[in-house]
Amino acid sequence: MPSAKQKPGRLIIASNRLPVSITKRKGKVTIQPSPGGLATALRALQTEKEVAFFGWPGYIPESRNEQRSIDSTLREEHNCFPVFLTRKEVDKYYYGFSNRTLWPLFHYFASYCTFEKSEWEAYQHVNQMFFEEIIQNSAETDTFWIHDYHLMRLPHLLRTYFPRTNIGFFLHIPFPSSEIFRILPWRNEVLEGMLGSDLIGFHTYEYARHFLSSVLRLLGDENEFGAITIEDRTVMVDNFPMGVDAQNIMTLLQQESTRKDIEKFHKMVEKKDRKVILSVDRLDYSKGIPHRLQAFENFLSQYPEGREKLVYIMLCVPSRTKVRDYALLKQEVESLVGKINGRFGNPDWMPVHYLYRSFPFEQLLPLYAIADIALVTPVRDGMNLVAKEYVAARTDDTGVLILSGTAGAEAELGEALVVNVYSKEDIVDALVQALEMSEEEQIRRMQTMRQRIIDYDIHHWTRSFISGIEEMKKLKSQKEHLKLTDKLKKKLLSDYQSGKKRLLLFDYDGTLISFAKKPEDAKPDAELKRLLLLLARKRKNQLAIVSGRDRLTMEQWLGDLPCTLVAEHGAWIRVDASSDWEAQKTGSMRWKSQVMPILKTYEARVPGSFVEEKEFGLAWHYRKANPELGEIRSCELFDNLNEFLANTDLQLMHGKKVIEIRPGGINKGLAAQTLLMMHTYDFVLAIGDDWTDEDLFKALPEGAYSIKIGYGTTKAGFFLDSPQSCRSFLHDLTKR
Ligand code: ADQ
Repeated sequence: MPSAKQKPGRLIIASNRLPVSITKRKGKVTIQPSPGGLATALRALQTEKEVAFFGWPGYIPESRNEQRSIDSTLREEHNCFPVFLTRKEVDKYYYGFSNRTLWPLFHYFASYCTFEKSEWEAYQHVNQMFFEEIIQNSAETDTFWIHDYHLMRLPHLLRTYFPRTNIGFFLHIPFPSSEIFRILPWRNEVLEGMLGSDLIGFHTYEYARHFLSSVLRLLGDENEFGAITIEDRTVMVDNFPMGVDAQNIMTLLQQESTRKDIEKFHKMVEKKDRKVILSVDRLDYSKGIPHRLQAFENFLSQYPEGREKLVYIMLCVPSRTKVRDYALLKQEVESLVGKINGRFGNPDWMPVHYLYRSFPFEQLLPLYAIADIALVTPVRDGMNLVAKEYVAARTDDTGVLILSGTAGAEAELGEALVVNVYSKEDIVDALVQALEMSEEEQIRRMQTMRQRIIDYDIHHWTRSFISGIEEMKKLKSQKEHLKLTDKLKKKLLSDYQSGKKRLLLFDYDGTLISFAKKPEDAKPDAELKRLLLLLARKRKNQLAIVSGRDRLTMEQWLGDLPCTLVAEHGAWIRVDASSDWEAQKTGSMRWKSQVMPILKTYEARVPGSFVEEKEFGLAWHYRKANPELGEIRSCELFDNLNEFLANTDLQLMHGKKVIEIRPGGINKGLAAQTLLMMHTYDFVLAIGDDWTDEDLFKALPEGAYSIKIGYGTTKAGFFLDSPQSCRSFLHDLTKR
């Protein structure tokens, strides 16, 4: 049995279904590779890397022997590692949680959702089965690419087992607004599952934004341009719009048999001088099929003159027939088709040609090629590849695409006639516009779309996702180098020990002490005071606590320590316990009375936020506010103040859950420079967590040590993960 353990560095693809189809006729099992665009594109990666697939084979073997035989053929001949499921597992995990809970919820059909604990348990169990099959046949050095909503727990399971491996997750369906997502009873587990990845991809920017907002609201994890820091890891969230295999479509269109079919169809419709409208969908309620049929009926009734001049070919692929809502939909669609044909048709003309079966892709292409109009009107669709296939197949650049604004593809196909599916009038108008559109306009619109579809094809998509994972791999190894490992710590401590005059610059909140909900609760504990006292008392040490806090609080909490205190980010310095506080910059503070009312407005608009007045500054804190509202309002306030303060020498800072305004020329870096000028130090160490500490890190002389608490972007030389690790590091320092 081949095992990746002997061949590290493979690309492991996990998806609900393996890219093969298994059929059994007259007792003989046949395994065929699936012809789909995605499967082909993933297989194409094999030229660069060895690729192995993990998934359900879509077939339930009748005996153990049959299972064994299928298993070995799949492994040996197809690089596929099957996860066999029982009928019950398929019912509960696939038809159940995946397609009766996640699918409707993520497509905004909350009323179609069932929330069955036993189905959620089956879903977790199947994710666990995938995990077990994968770890038995892979290594930490492999790269994992997990697909879609069936396997949302898998990234987390893999991350726990292989902490350092590289994992990408791509969601093929929409990610809904957090208002919808939060309905899910197991929402946090689903988010946690996805966040096991290094890279999470969505079709559109909107879905990525919805996901980030759910992570912020439900887990409280913020992001910086799509990067979420979770412990010592960065998870990147980005959009990767999936494309189609445009080149293959064009090649297939050139084939003799396809050309003949196209010619045959053309002759058929030309004889009657009829235009062809085409739709191609899985029979799914997200595809908006009844809405479309009702709009088509309205069109026929409002434009009797156009009736026999067109024909609507509607292809529907059977899908999830075991789910009740799909069976009901089939009845509804068939009754609507019957109604329209009965009402408008005649022996010579049937308005809707309804075909309910799957077609080989080669047979779809002639239809794309002869259709004057493609009617792609899903109610919600992650992307919708049919729209893109139609565009790719229009090699003469004619044809009109009618596309709903709620399909992910709309973000890239703005030249289509974009409609609101819920408005029958909109669809009717678009049909009229499409039928009347000049060839010139068709070409102008289609050419632009086609070029885009050719440039951003499925191979571009796989390559950019894989290079996204590679980027994260690089970032990880850079961060790995910056971690203050035991070996590096040893070197630092030995340099500290041999230093004759040492300057220690420590930030307070988030560094020496964890954040508290209320700033006044973050008082130093006895242990911290003891450690600081030990360090401050050492003859060779100059200890400075460099904080954004006001000097009164610093005095009350830390005033008894024989050390330097820096308050309000450097506006005040108390060099030692026997000296007075000195202002680094005075000047008029009249600006405060003008800025205060603005901050007070935000205090009133954002419950939980409050204004803090310092001698040299003002701060608006929103740590206790609803995280999302806080984030939105803080950006708004920042923009307002930025304009308001444009011609002043005041500076505006957006720190951790705080916006501060203070006179220019004051920052922790300048305070550090003042202290550095007082003596010659041969050992300098600065520790901080916030971006206000970045000024401090930047001001340090060459050879100085700097440590950032937490893993964001930084100028610091090293990382420590939390105030707790910082505390244990202080213990190490005091022991020297
Ligand atoms: P689907 O919901 O299946 O995919 P879609 O993107 O339109 O939707 O892909 C359907 C594919 O099936 C197309 O390649 C099409 O050619 C083929 N197909 C459709 N009808 C067919 C028929 N009658 N016979 C044969 N083939 C047919 C999910 C998400 C989408 C997302 C894709 C890819 O729901 O939003 O675009 O994954 O991520």
